[in-house]
Amino acid sequence: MQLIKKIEDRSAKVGVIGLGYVGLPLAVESAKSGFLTYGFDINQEKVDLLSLGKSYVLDVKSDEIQEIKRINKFHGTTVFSEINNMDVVIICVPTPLSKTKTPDLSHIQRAVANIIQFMHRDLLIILESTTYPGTTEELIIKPIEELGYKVGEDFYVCFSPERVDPGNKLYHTKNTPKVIGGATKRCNQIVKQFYGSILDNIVMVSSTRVSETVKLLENTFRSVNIGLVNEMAMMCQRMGIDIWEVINAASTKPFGFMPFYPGPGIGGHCIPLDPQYLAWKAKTYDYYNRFIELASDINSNMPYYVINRVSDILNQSSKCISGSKILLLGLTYKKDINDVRESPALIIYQLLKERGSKVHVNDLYVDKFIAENGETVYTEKITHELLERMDIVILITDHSRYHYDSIAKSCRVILDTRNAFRHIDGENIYKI
Ligand code: SAJ
Repeated sequence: MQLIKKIEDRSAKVGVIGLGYVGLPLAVESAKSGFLTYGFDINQEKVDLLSLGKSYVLDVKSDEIQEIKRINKFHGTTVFSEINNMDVVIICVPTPLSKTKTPDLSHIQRAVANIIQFMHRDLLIILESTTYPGTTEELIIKPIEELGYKVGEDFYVCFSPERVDPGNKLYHTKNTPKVIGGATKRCNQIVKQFYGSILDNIVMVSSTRVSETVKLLENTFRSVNIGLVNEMAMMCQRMGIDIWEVINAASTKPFGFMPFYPGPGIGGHCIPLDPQYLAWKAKTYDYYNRFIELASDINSNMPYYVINRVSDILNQSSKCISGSKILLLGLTYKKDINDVRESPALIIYQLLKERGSKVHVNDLYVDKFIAENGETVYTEKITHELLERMDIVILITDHSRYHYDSIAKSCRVILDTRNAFRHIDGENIYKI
């Protein structure tokens, strides 16, 4: 078993395809563990930054890049022919949804095409991109076996879901338990040896399909529970009950309960998308997953619910959205990060503009974004003057670094979608 020996003595060469928030931290751990690691990406700008020892990923420090380059264990490249010299290749590319909300596997297919072009015996191929059960078999094993290779003998394949939580101060790539599902027992043996040499905690499962489904359950669990609590929030608002007080009290139950919190909607590249991959695949088996669709429906409706709340609140001062000056506090999809992908703030911005309001935006981590109509929208600094001019300020993202006390003092009216002002008493503060 030559490959296992090369993993044991760290002479195996590791390639990571896709140097984003998943691939780059993984490449760093691989290099730190002593493997000569190549980072492959189609984006020359990223590769150039890495060659300058600069990180562009929130959770990877530039001095980590400089260190693995100093010990000559890391090279970033756009030249995929280097796969020829790799012993392990890990695919960490995006799996978005298409315009028609169906899985877009084009990035995986492009990565697999590059691997096939430079395919050789004894290669270990790992897929980390979140996808539906069966993808690894259909898009990796099947086309490579059609070339005459036999999985588990001539090459090895595994699916291992990424579990990166951007901005998480406690859990990162090395110390987050890693689920691994190989195509055969020998695949499991080899991939366990590999991940076991770079990560702290390995969890083996029996197949690639189980491993693919683990990740989808994890994120569908979140989407459904967020949908539940968003629906509870709308129900409690109508019943005049403080949902936040309800959740905080329910959270005192030491077993059998896990708090989720209402919000302006769900964003990011995981929770809004992953459950749709599962629902889509289940439909091909004539199974229609109602929880996923219902949660997606409720969560997608939250930006519109926020607009309704804004309209009701302005109405109390005989104002309407049209012509009102409105400030959005926070654009990113969750607090203390710089990612606006799928952020509900962008939808709320669009809806307010369409209704004729003058919308200002602030975010401590983002200086501009491209609106749906292609307009570049620049964020503004928070000043007392800006805040007091607003007819309403909507807190969308509860960044820890906001000075909530001073903001509350300067605002006429606040709609707080995250209970971020919970420590401040104010008649002018409304919750969703
Ligand atoms: N959200 C709510 N209410 C909640 C929790 C989240 O409205 O109670 C919203 C967030 O504001 C955000 C969206 O849902 O817009 C997603 O939030 P998230 O906390 O799930 O954060 P993500 O999308 O970064 O999810 C990642 C996932 N990690 C991976 O897929 C590897 C997820 O599995 C993690 O559980 C999650 O981070 C985490 O725990 O932070």
